[in-house]
Amino acid sequence: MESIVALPDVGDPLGFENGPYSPSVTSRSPRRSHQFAVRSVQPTADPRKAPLPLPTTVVAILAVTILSLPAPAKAWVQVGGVIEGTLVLDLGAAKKTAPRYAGASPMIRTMQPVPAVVYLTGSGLDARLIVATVDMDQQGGLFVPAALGVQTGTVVRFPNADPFFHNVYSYAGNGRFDLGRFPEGESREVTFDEPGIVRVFCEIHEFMRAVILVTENPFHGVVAADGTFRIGGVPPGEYILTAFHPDLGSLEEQVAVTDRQTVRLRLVLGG
Ligand SMILES: [Cu+2]
Repeated sequence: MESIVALPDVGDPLGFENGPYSPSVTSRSPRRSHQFAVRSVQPTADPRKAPLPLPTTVVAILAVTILSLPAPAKAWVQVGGVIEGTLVLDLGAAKKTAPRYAGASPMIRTMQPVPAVVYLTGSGLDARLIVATVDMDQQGGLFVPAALGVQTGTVVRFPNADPFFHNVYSYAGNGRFDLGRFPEGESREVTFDEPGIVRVFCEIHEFMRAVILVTENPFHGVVAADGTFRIGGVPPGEYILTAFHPDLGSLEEQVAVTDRQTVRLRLVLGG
């Protein structure tokens, strides 16, 4: 099954990017004994306190384990389906972004390239993984990696590996954060409690940028450099797959997933 879709920049049709989003921000420094924490401006229900359904990924892992053992008679475990695709980015359609302070930095002056992200929405996807902590480094005047896909409740740390200051911030939705200026060796972090697409920037280096995709299920991914993506262990059902790139907006594609089957897509974003 293959479909070809070419859509113009449709912006943010679901209002996803500007949806409710209220991170809590903490700061910590390995060089200092004190710590401080800036709590969420708008407290939201903590999804970690909700009853946890058995994560689909765990189900998939168990399924693989069970299937690899000498099978008891008539054993059957649902493992879900797979979505594999290629996303073509027509970056010729990308908006040109002029640096705010052209020539002010000795480092690169073009906007940092950012990969696209993909994610599924729809009912029946509300599996949760264990809350994780992941890093988005500041390294060589870049965010590394330039895109992350995380589940709600994930803590993202922003360690500075450069011998100069950075100032990470975002104005995503109503959950803007500003981590202030911090030097090499220090790290600050944000807990992302609400789904949305968070565009991340550095106040000092206008060419630095990144995207953090926050979803309520684990069915998301960062598109590889060759344009491929894969989302596995998807419960059978019909969903919307959304692809997003900060310069090209987003597109949506309906996807029907069948247990143990692979759906293959080819999508074109932009143009
Ligand atoms: Cu910076």
